Amino acid sequence: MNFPLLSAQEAARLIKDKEVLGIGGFSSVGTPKLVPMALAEYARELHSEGKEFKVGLITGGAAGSLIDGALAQADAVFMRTPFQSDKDMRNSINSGKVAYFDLHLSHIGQDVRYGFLPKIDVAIIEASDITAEGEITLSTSVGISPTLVQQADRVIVELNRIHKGKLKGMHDIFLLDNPPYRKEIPIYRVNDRVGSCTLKVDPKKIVAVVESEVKDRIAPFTPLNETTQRIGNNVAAFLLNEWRKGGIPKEFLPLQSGVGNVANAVLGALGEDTHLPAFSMFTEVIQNSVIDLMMKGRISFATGSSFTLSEDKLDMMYENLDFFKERVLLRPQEITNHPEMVRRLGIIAVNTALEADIFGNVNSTHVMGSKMMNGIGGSADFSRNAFLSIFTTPSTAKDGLISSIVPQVSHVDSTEHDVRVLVTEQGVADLRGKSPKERAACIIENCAHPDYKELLWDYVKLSEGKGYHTPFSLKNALKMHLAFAETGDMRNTKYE
Ligand code: 0RQ
Repeated sequence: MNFPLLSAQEAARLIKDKEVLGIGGFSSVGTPKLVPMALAEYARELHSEGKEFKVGLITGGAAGSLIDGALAQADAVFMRTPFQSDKDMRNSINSGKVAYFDLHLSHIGQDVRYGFLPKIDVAIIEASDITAEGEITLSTSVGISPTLVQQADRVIVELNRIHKGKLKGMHDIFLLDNPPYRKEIPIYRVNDRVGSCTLKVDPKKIVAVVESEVKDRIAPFTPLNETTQRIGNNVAAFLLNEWRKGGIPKEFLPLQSGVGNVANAVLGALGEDTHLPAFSMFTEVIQNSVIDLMMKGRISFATGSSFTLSEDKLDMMYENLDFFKERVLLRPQEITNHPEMVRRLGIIAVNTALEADIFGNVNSTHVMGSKMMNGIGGSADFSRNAFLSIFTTPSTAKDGLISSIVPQVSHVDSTEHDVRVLVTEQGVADLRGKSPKERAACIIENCAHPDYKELLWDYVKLSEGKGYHTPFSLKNALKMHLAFAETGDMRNTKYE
């Protein structure tokens, strides 16, 4: 079958006002880029003629500035889910222009299939190859693309020539049936391959193929600072100690870690300790440090839903394709983040908090309880089901004006039942087997910044002698947040 070969501008014009788009890709890579950018232009054109034009956006995870940024700037989005990390999209969400809802990344694919979300009109995905029968080799990520093309009425494929032939064999596409027909996922070891390398799309649905040579654009890595280095070292030292005393099996366990500095520092420190056997990753995002550690033989295998790599690291992978094809697999996020997998494989999960309270509840998404940052992402998919769930955060934010350790979080993403270990640059709080009072003491003493320890102890003492199981004060739980809102400094907190 010959598919219509269109320009990005022509393809964008196939999309109508109020349609819901399913955008392929994950963690800002392997996404279509030309059509969303052309769509933003098209929206501006229509708006200048006084016409309405807005679309709904459903993605696997972060879509990046070329999609979220471009469409938010053009005021062309009415609905967005499940995760974004672009400042323009964030502003549109927080100003109420975009109706956003936050969702676990393992849920989004099945929510589309269950019909919990609006019907997908058009799926736009990036491919590195396509056959006349509609068999697609995806590019640098999988995300929820298999579900999107299955559920959408129409499909637009951006065929990115720069990946042509390189990624063949690196995908493992396995789709879950819906209940009551669902079976177990037959992955028992990180490197078990259970699906197919390609994705079959009904050729009749493909309304356009757009040729592209646009590279993925990921946010530049900020260099490690003293705080992130210390957090990374604290996590690594804790894990090594657990492993040495037998708390982690001698083969070690697969690691999940978020993207960014802390994850880099943790991986770096674990990678350097050659007493530890080479370990594997069962994670969402395969980032730069994984590639380096694989080359050094310190990571034996990595499976994720995206290669969120800088250009030089992707080139390095492409130059050593035979080596990497044996050691990496990209899967749908419904598999990488699946509770069944996380619990079966015994994953050690390392995720990031904006703030944590003295009981171990974690807020990863809402600044001061109200402003959306990025979304919960996959953090709670992993933390709820992990063998060991670790959350990290610097002990303060905004030059010390905010304590990241508070009496009560202003929004809850991962609960005290799912957070086993909390780590800041100050130290490590191992919360396992501790009562709320013991947890409070452990977190204040090990994780809080010295400027805030007394203030946090004063809060705990408010409920002394009152016969409470949990030292909680209805009147004072959010007083530290209030002090910041009113004076710009949490250190000005006054309890009643
Ligand atoms: O603000 O950007 O203005 O400087 O929050 O904080 O310390 O730079 O940390 O970039 O790692 O982001 C939780 C948002 C942390 C991220 C979060 C301010 C701080 C700064 C960013 P500025 P940092 P990071 C795998 C798993 C959820 C998804 C997830 C995230 C900005 O890690 O989105 O885990 N996680 N996914 O100043 C007010 C506080 C604050 C605060 C920090 N207590 N109050 N502002 N900030 N703490 C990936 C995927 O799911 C794909």
